[in-house]
Amino acid sequence: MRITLVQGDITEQDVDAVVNAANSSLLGGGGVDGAIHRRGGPTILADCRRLRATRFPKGLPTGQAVATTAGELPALWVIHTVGPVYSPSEDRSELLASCHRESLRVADELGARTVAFPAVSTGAYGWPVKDAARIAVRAVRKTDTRVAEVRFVLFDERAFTAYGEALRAAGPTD
Ligand code: AR6
Repeated sequence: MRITLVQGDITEQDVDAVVNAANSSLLGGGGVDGAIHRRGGPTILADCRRLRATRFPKGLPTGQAVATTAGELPALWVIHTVGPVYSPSEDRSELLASCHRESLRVADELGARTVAFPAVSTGAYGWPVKDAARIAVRAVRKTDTRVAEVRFVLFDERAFTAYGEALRAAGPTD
């Protein structure tokens, strides 16, 4: 698997699946979640409502992932995952790793070969970006998957730099 980095907007990525940093309600929010629903249009929310009514009446648990259509986005699917809220007193890194593992498992189920991830949990959920980058890169590299390219799409320069450093620290992928 190849891991690539892009500084930009995840809603513009021409990949099979984009990962959404959602919340348990699956009913939208701000940040990357808001951008995906805005650009993707109402069919994504309609799918999310159906998932709530059928598989997740109590919401999608933290660390898990589930797919919907991608509406008007260039991608074919959106994989919604719920990152943990950062806590300085409790180690929740396993849940953040799980978001990445589970998203790739769902991608495999879909047959997605290219998957774009945002910097899950580093916005509203407050995770320090350097630490989140290390956890995300490690989790993706350790996952056994048929996905050929994982593209981290970082909105700002600080996140882009942090993920670049985490990737270099982890060594070559192929
Ligand atoms: N493309 C790529 N990255 C983006 C984009 C974009 N269009 N927009 C923001 N980011 P956040 P979280 C970056 O807050 O911390 C939502 O309300 C942003 O700069 O979107 O997991 C959900 O509904 C940051 O680096 O997600 C949840 O309630 C990163 O995406 C909650 O926020 C993640 O920031 C989830 O919080």
